[in-house]
Amino acid sequence: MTTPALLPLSGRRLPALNLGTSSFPHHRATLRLSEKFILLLILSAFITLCFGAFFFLPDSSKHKRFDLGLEDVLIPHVDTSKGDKTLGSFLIHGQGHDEHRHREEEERLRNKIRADHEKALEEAKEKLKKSRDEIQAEIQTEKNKVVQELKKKESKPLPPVPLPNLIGINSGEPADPDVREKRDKIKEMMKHAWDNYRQYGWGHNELKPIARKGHSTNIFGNSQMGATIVDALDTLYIMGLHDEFREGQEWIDKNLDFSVNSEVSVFEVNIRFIGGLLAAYYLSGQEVFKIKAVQLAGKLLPAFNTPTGIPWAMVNLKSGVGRNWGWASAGSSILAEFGTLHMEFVHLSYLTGDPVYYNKVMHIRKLLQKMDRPNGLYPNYLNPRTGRWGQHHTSVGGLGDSFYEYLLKAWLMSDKTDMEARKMYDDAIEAIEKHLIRKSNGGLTFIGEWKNGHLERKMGHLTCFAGGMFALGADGSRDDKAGHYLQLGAEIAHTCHESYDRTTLKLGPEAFKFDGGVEAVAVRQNEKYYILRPEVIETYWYMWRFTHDPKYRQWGWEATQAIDKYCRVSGGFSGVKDVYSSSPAYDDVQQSFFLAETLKYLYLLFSNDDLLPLDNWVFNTEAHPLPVLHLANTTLSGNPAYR
Ligand code: DMJ
Repeated sequence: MTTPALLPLSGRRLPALNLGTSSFPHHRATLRLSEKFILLLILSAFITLCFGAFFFLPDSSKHKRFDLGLEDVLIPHVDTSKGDKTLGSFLIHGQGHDEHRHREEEERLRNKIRADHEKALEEAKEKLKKSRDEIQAEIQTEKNKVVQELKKKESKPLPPVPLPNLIGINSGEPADPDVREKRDKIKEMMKHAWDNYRQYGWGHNELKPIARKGHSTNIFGNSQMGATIVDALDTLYIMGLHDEFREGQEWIDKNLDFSVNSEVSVFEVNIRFIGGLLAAYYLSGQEVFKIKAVQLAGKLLPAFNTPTGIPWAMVNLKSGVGRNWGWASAGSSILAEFGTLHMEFVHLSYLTGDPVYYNKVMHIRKLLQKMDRPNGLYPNYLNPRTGRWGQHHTSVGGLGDSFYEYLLKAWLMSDKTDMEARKMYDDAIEAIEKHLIRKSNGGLTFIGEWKNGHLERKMGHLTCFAGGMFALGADGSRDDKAGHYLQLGAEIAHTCHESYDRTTLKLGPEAFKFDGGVEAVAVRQNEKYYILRPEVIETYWYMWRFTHDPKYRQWGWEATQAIDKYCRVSGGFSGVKDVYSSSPAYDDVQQSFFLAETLKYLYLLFSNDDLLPLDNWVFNTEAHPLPVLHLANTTLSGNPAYR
């Protein structure tokens, strides 16, 4: 028993012992003495109990010798010559001598325990003599020590690793004055979004630009984690908004804390926070971003503690308890969520030298490879307890989208060495093309959704990212179908542009149909909104990089003007509830992905290709650029202890 163990007891008791300048001195003094007496009585009773337990409980030493630390003196003498290896042989062999040693040792231990207890009692008495302030100061010192130790542990410098080839960070200035002007306009929009968030929502996750206050949703949990700051950092950096970048860095350094009792989405935190921090680290070289990314990743790891290793959708950052969304089929995890961790987790292993992250995502991949796929398609739902698929719904939009994207990008990010990922991508895309991609009567190529053996002829705004993905995956495709996939990318870009062009605001709806005489138009009222999403512009940008067809810049500029005209308000940018109405209501949310993705892709569209060249950088699904890793000679799965 040591003094620190007694401190909380003393600490709790002391407020009642404080005499202060009471008008009832005698009464208070009596109280103080009786309190002390009770305390001492409790301590004595406790000590007596310990002695009692030691002397009168059955002697367990014969069964649990190691508990008493007697293993050195009581190791049974095994007479191997007689083949007798039982403990019984110890009792006969040299019994008298050993029993004596045993008694001596017990006596020594009893004396030690008695002395320890007496010392503790003395220390307790000493404590009671101290003033309340003295004791509180002692407690505070102890607490500070612990906090310091923890901090030291958390911010322990990470092992230095050779940085990958980080080229094209500060380039991209277009020579053409018209293009430059457009690029400057997009930068101004970024500044408007940032300045208003800074003024009205600073530290909150997002901004309500009309109410002019902070905003959050359940994906970020209930605490202020500054999602917009983290998500916007790399956009600020590449736009040369360095003062704003520094403000963000300072906030992250001082305020971004993950030891909060908050239940967050593993997927969203990974793509926005870990992706955002890693990109900010690679672009700026500032250690703080790497350290924060690693700390946060550690908080996500408990989500993988499921019977299959397929992570829960949500995890409490403090307790590590995970669970799935209530709406997901049969308690399932979501394909686009557990399948969109690979890029960030490989980088975490690369930067820390700790294979734990790599092993988690490779385990998911291996498990998926073993499973049967109906019609070669991956269903959106997988139960993390049973390892069985939920409903047979397949989508390249919501719930499925970025899983396919990350298969392709795993291959690209490995400098095209991860052939397993490339094969999984090629297989998946072949099945998608066969079962989900169709041409409408009016000649528009669209990607529908597969629901229990039936094709729903509806495409989401989210699905529009696939145009860019097909173009990005064209090079290196199976049977050298590069031309085919580039063409498919162009067709999807065209369809998605039509979905914008057929609205009043020239902004795309959340979902649009190809059915019953309707083409690329939203039918249901609750699918007519535009929430500042990036996917269509993302596809324009990839198509621009691969083809330099000027129509992609033209389409991007149309979207820029529409956003500036209909979504800009004096307090930032807001989504709109109906893109077919000439005076739509605002949803009053400035999404963090508007700064991370929409404005970044627009800026890149009007920059030269030497800004973040695609041979050296791979963008995560939240548009955070991560460098290609040359992993051929690096073992990320090395230490079996981490598996
Ligand atoms: C972003 O958070 C990411 O692009 C994600 O992959 C899907 N949806 C949003 C933007 O629409």
